Amino acid sequence: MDRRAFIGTLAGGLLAAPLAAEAQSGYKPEFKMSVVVNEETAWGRAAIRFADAVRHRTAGRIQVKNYFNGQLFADRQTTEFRLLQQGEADFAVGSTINWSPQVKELNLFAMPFMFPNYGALDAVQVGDPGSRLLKLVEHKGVVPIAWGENGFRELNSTRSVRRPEDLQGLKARVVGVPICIEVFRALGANPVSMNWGEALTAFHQGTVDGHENPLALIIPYRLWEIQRHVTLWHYAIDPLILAVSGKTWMSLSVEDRNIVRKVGEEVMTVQKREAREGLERDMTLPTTLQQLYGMEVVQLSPADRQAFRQKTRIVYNKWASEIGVELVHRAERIVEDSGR
Ligand code: X2X
Repeated sequence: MDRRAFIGTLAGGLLAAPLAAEAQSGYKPEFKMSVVVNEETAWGRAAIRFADAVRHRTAGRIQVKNYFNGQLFADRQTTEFRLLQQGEADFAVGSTINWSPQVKELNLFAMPFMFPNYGALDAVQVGDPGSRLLKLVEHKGVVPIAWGENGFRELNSTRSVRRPEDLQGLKARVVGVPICIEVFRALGANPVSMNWGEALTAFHQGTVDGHENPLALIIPYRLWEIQRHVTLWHYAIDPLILAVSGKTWMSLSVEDRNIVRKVGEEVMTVQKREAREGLERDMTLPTTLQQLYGMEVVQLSPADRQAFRQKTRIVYNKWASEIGVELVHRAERIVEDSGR
């Protein structure tokens, strides 16, 4: 056999095994996974690992194909949850901000200046508010598998920002959800809502002055080239959730559901750690941004943060009623206790 024919046979053999497994299982040939961002983020890497590990552990029965950069929802990120509800997406690693229009209680994480650190977030997620939020997701026809992390949303802009006054008139891209728009308005900025894909174009064209996103996205998207200032203000936290469409879930065997759950939990534990890397204790990511890319990184003092917090209380109080005051108070108490 010549070399080409041999490689052809080998490839045929490798492909034939999963195809046979999938035909035997009666599953569809492709399960779609939706991801807003690209493959270079901890978020995107989790989707790749999930697809690979699920294919491997189910002996090829479940073939997950990743659709990065919002390809599945044609750049309308606040409709991703609907795709899962309808079964047009089988899986997603989605941001709680993007899913908040459909599950309004997820706005809890966008409550301005509520979460001081990751310890407080973890306590809320493992506590009763976290399990209630996951149940609400499930009641809407989407099966949550595990929490992940986009990260604390910091300010990235063409200006140095230390005080609320510095935001005056700043044209800031925000995700198209009301709470983010209201927070930026309360701070005197000029928020414009855009999908992530459009936002990237706007950043390059210089049609906006800044935006808010986790530091973990600055390097993969080379945003340090455009918006040279970062303010670490932790104004909102953006957990991710790896979830499965309820319709897809029902179509899987019990064995495969268990595999999906186990792999999802493992992959998202790693994802969370990667997204937080260098941010928890030793602050290596801010140092990298400063030293390697020459960015200005402003670390707010507690008093400075308080000034921003004060200006956005009105938005906080309004959203406490929208989300449900009981749930918000429960989370507030856990946040307080976690700081003791
Ligand atoms: O659009 C954003 O800012 C992003 C990528 O962080 C989300 O999907 C929420």
